Order: sequence, then structure tokens, then C-alpha cells
Amino acid sequence: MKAQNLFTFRFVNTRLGFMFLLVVLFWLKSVCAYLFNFDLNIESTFQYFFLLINPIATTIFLLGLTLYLKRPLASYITMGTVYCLLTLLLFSNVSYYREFSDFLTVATILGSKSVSAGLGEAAINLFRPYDLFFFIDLIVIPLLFFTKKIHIDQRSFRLRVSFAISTISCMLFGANLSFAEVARPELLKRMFSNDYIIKYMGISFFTVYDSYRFFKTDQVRSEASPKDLDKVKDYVREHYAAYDSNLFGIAKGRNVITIHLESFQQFLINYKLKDDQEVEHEVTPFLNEIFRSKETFSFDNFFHQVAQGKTSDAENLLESSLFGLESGSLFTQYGEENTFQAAPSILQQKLGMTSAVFHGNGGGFWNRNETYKQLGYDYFFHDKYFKINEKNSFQYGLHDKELFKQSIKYLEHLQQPFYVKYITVSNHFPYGKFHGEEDGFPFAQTNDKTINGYFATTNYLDTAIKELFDYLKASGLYDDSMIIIYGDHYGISNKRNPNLASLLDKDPEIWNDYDNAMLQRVPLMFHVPKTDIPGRTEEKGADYINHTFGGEVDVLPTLLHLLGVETKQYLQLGQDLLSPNRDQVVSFRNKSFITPDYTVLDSKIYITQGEQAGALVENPTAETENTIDQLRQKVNNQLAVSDLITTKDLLRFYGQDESGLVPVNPEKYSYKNEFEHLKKIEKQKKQDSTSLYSKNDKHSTVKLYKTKSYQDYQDEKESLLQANPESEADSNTFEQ
Ligand code: GP9
Ligand code: MN
Repeated sequence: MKAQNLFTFRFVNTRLGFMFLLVVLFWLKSVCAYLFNFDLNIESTFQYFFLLINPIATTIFLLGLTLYLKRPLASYITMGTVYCLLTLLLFSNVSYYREFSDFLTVATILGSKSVSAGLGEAAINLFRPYDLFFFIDLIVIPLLFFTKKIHIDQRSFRLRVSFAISTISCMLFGANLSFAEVARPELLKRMFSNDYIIKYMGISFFTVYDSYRFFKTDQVRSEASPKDLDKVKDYVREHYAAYDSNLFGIAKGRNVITIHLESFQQFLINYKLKDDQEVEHEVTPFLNEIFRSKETFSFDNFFHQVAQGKTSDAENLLESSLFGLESGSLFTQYGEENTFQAAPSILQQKLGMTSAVFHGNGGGFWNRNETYKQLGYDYFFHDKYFKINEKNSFQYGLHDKELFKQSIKYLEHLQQPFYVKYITVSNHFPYGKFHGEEDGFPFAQTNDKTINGYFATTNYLDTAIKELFDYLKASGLYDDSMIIIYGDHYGISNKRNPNLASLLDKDPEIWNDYDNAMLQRVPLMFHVPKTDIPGRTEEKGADYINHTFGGEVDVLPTLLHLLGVETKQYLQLGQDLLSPNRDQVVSFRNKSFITPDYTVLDSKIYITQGEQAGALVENPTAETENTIDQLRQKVNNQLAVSDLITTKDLLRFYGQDESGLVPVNPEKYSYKNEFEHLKKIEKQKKQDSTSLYSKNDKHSTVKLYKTKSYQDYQDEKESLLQANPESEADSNTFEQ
């Protein structure tokens, strides 16, 4: 025992040994913080593995740098200082996390108001006795030096060894990073959320990477000037499409309920999947009804325009009528700092609407908890607001039926009119088996498991939406609302599409880029119950579908015009989808584009529709070339203007005198204790409260929400059929 102690001390009494002692201690502190302080949603043993290894490489590297110092005392002091700083960084994050459920970024530190709110006055409250664990060694180690239990190794340290340590740590880091990229492809490029980076790469790396990104974007931002807005204003003026005055304000005064359909493509609408007995199953019966309803503005040539930011890009396009970034996510890279003039803030200021998001995943995913503040969202109900367990959730959070159901408790307390958004998740890759109760819809029979499961999850989403509608009708909210339903982006990626071909009656052998582009259509519906939409006749089977070509960037001006808000003064890059003066040029983020005539993918030109649909224009005439060049310029211009606004943060220069909007103050929002806050407002407003709960004589409507499993619906259908064989024909619940 004594010999062992002697050995330990002997090793610790060398410079390298002391460094390794610090590495082990910091590793221990990090792992404890990961496991006991942060909520990192560890889903597999593989992820535990990352947690255990991720502090090692960076700590060895950073402490190892001090070995290059020649003078022993200087080396020890610097090493101790680096160690203290690492501990401080870790502990600051632990403390910050307690208050904000997120990690410290450079932007938060420099914007320091909220940090000081959390860490300043409340720092003492946030301190827990067991936090001493993070600091105890900072007392014990100096004591060991003073009492000469350990001492400074006065021997000089060989440069070769220092170099070897640096090299080994770099190699370890490289291995860590490559493992992480395998487990989560494009981890750094897309920056899903801070906890993803920390889970895979550790807190020290996160801080360095975050600083690099911050200073890179900050440089571009600081070089910008109000003059940069001239180009933007010219573009917006020339591109503005006046609204159809018959439709302007048709939904004025209503609540707006937006349902974000995860990974939902247009081809699913009206699609029937054959099971192994060749029996056809309608995949989205309920959405199909809404799609063809006389009270819906539906679009069938509507395309998603997202890039790597996926859901967050779609959200950004819809909320602000600006594109996401060419690479990465705008929410994660600019969401915390940029000025936005987005839907929640416009609707609040122009129509007095209360805004809220319901999403059953962690608030930090896609940096939503920060970005929503800049967008002006009053409330954000994220995973912490719902009862989530292993049965009712998966990797991306709470399942949709549960999300809708559990949201009612909050929804009924929102002051009306409100603008709310539901971000669904169940129809997210990998479209695997559910947990049993939602399961049941047949799987497709291709060679691709992902494709096979896709129809069952979309069917589940369809039923979830039907249940929400049933509640809206039962509670009376339905008549006072406009419901927007849209698909955010593809669910089946281009590389899988040849396997999908046969289900679409297409030949996989000749499947090409044009076919891929056509599959980027997603649904878009503005459902306005109990309205007479001008120009719509009663005739049976009439087609109310709008065939205009448009994309997600066009939604915001459309929405605002339907609500009776003029958009000329805003710097929005889309055009009202209901305007007769639209350009109908749909830009993709990679500069490819689609118009009703041409589909231009890189240098290839295809005919978009008609008899020649899909034909490659191999030898374009001079006239065609000219047309394409002009279109290309339009597309490039739209994307360039978008990047100009977002990367230079130009909206901060577009003041109230021009936009008519008071800038959003993100400090106003916290997304904590939302329920209490809602109830407080009701109390303050007394009889002026417009929440559903208040209007319902303070009776909750939660009980009106009915949710059932797929099997329950099947059993119900079966018994209905047995009782009355004719009943299937009138089983449509939607048209009243
Ligand atoms: C997670 C969810 C995922 O919160 O929005 O969306 P994605 O961007 O992966 O489609
Ligand atoms: Mn998505």
C-alpha cells in the first residue's frame, strides 16, 4: 500500500504526472456535470461513450501546451491557471444551465444582460452545497504543495515529449471528431443544438468553436452599414406583388393556428398505399378533405426551400419571408443576435395577437429558445411543459397526438386572437415502428425500410390533426380561427427516391434530377372555416386547388394579406401566393429553380409541365437561353439579397419610421413559468380576458380533447360497418 502511495506521489511529483492528475480531475468533474447537471438526452451506450471520452483530448491538449514553458515554476503556474479557467468555464455552464437550461455562448456573455440576470443576483440562489465538489481540489492541491506532500519537479522538460503530448492529443481529438461525425453526420456544419456539440465533443471544444463562429459572423456584421439596405429596398420595391383585393382581410380578427407537418411531401395528399393483399389504404384521409374543401386555399405547386437547417429553415422562411443560409442553420448561427421583423411581432403590433409555439422537443434544438425571442414569440412551450415518457416520445420528442392533447391546457389560457404554431415530430426520419398504440397502418413493400415506414407515420399525423380539429370544433375555437397546414421539407431524400419510384408508378431506371425536383413539393393550406371565398361555386366536384408556383418564402405575405395587413413596408422577399401579379419563380437554396415552364437544375433545363413534362431541353434556342438567363438572375438576386439581410443583420437599420414596427426586445421573454404567467394575465384582465377559458366561464376545455389509437379507430370503423353496411360512404367527419 505504502509502496503504491509512494509510486503515485512519485508520478504526481513529475511535471507530466501532475498534468495527468489535473486531466483526471477535470475529466471527473466534466463527467459529473454531464450526468448530474445537464440534461443531454443520452439515448444510447454509444452516446455514453462520447460523454466519457470527450473531455480527454481537449484537456490534454490545453494543459499540455504549458509543458512547452522552460521554467518549471512558470509551467506549473500556467498549468494551474489553465486548470482553474477550465473549472470556471465548466462551473459557469453548470450554474447558467440551472437557470436557462442551455449553455453559455459568447453571444450570451457579451449580451450579458440576461446572463447577469441569471448569474448575478441569482448566483447565490443557484449555488448548491455539492457545487463545492467543483472547487475542492483548487484548495486541496495548493495545500498539498504547501505541506510539501507534492512538489514542483525542477527538472527541465524535453521539447520532444511536449510535442508528443500535443500530437497525441490532436490525434485523440481527430478520432473523437470523426466518431462524432459518423454518429451525427454534419454535426459541426449544421449545429443542431448546443447540447449536441457538448454531448459529442465536450464543453471546452464547444466554447472554442462557438467563439470562432461568433467572431466570424460578428466581423461581417460590424462592417455593415445602413447604406447596404439600398439594394434590399430596391429589390423589395420591384418584386412586391399587390394583393387580390377580394381576398384582402378575409381572415381578419381570427386566431391563426399553424401546423408544421414534419417531413411531409405533397405526393402523400390523395395517395393510396396498397398493402400485401393489394388493398388500397388512403394515407391521409383527413388532410385530403381539408385540401379539397371549399373553405381552404390549397396549393399543389408549392415547394419547400430549405437547406441544411431543415425545420429551422422552414420556420425562418415562414416567419420572416427570408431564406436560411447556404450552409448550416440561420437559427443556430444568427438566431440569438439578429434583428428580425417576423410574423409574431408584426401580428402582435398590428393586430394585438398573442403568439406561442408548441413543440415537444428540447427548447435548445435549433437554438429555438433564443431565436424565438428575437422573432417576438410571447410563449414557447417546449419539452419541459409536457409529460414525456419513453412510451409517448422518441428521439425528437413528444409524439404528435400527445403534443396536441397536452397543449390544450395552455392553449385555452392564451389571450385571443392568438397566433400559434405546432411543430410536429412523429413523422420524422427514421419512420420506424411506433410504440404499439399508434402502430397499425400497413407498411410499404419496397427494399427501403425508411420508405416503408413513412406512410404509417404520415397516417398517424393525419389522425392527430383530425383529433385536433375535432377539439377545435367542440370547443368553438374552430369558427374563430384560420388553420394553416404546411409540410416543412422532404421526408424521403433524393438518394432513396428511385426506391420510391415504383410506388408512384414511375420507372426507377429512368428516374432523374427532374423527378427529384418535382418531389420537393410540400402541402400548403390556409383553411378558413365558415367563409365564402369569392369566386367559389357550389358545383359538386369543383376544383378549388390553386396551381400557382410558389415556395415557403411566399407564405408570410400571403398570411398577412389574408389577415388584412399591408406588407409593402416590410423587407420580405416572397410574394403573396394569391396575388394575380406573381412571378412564379421558385428559388431553391442551391440556386436551382422552377417556374411553370422550366425546371433549371444546375446547368440542365427541363420542361416543367404539360405534354413535354420532364423533357430535357438539350439545344435551347437563343430565346430560351435568354429567358433562362433572366430567370437565373432573378433567383441569384433573391438569394443574394436574403444573405445580405441575414449575414449583415441589416434589419437593425430598418427602423420604425420605415417599417412601422417597434424593434423586438428579446429581454422581455424568458419561456419560464408560462402557465402561471398566462393565468396571471387572465386575472389582471378580469372580464376583459379573451382567453377561451375566461370566455367559457372559467371552465376548462381539456376534457373535450379525445385521442385514440389506430386500433381503436379500426375497431370503431368495423363495428360501424357491421351495424350499418352503408355507413362507410358517410364516414366523412369534416364537411358539415
Ligand atoms: C426537432 C425537429 C427536427 O426539434 O424540429 O427537425 P429537422 O430539422 O431534423 O427536420
Ligand atoms: Mn423538419
